[in-house]
Amino acid sequence: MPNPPNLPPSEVTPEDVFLNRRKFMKTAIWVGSTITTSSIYQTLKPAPKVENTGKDIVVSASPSKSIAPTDELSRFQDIAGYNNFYEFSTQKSAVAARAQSFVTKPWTVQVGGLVQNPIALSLDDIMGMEAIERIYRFRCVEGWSMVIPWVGFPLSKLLEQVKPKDGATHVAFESFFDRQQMPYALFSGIPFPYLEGLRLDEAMHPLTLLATGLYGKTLPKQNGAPVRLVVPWKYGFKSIKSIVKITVTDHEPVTTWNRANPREYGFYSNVNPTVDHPRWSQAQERRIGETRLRPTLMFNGYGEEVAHLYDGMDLRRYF
Ligand SMILES: Nc1nc2c(c(=O)[nH]1)N[C@H]1C(S)=C(S)[C@@H](COP(=O)(O)O)O[C@H]1N2
Ligand SMILES: [Mo]
Repeated sequence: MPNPPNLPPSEVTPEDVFLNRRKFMKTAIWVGSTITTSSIYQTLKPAPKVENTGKDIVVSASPSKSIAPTDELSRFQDIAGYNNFYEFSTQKSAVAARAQSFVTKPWTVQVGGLVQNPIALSLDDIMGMEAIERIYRFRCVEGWSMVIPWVGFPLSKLLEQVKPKDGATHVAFESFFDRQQMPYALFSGIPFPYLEGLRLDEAMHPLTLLATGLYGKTLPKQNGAPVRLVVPWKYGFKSIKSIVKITVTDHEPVTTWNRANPREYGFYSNVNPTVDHPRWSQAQERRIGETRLRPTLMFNGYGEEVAHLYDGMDLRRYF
């Protein structure tokens, strides 16, 4: 059976099974498979109406406009209404409503580990960083994509402040997690807090952003307020949301999806149309809002900027 392009990373949606048994059973009988349930559910249920209620962010002139894709921007509706944020739901159209009561103020990001100057950033510190706008393609491992006008600052600016020590090789990231605020996390099938990581040179790359907003305003909660990572040449799950901890290390950090299923989700997870996911092809993608499939670009179209990071590496082995 061919895999629909918008399969979630997990094979099943336990929350569907648990909370929505009747609908689940009807659909399951209809298609005869639990694996296609969530994609069919999503087709039937369009993204909810969402409004851009964030506060304006002042953006300084950005020299990076030249790397913006010429493709049309995705609609705010889609960016903020079709989300993966498993702490709240495994159903993309359910995340926005569930995230509305998520408390993102006050907020602290601990930045430490193998650094000379560990710091605790307040929300004001984060929002006080000089902001730039960056329009990036965003490619989820499930086979869909968007074009998103992020606002934020290069992660390198923060790492330069804390000064990684000699021997530092990687950076680990941790999302906020609170069972009380995220009771449905239990049904997602993955462990929390959500963890991610990058090699230090990837983290220092000028394309790697800490995003504090999109479409000129502070981030919607469902997109990972108040601050999330954006690594445009990697599959979307590397772009960890609602970060509370950034730790410089001397080893490859444990990451959530790699720990959950190492055969399917590698540490690197660079967008690569020539290395298929074990359960579906990565050669093409569906841009949200379009019906046709587009070819997926090597490194999501950022090869000129990032390919050198992987010189001499076998990208099938380090997938
Ligand atoms: N904490 C956390 N971060 C996360 C996720 C998540 O479930 N929890 N999902 C990831 C996945 S699979 C994707 S595709 C993107 C989705 O980001 P978006 O909803 O802003 O498009 O967030 C990533 N970051
Ligand atoms: Mo994803």
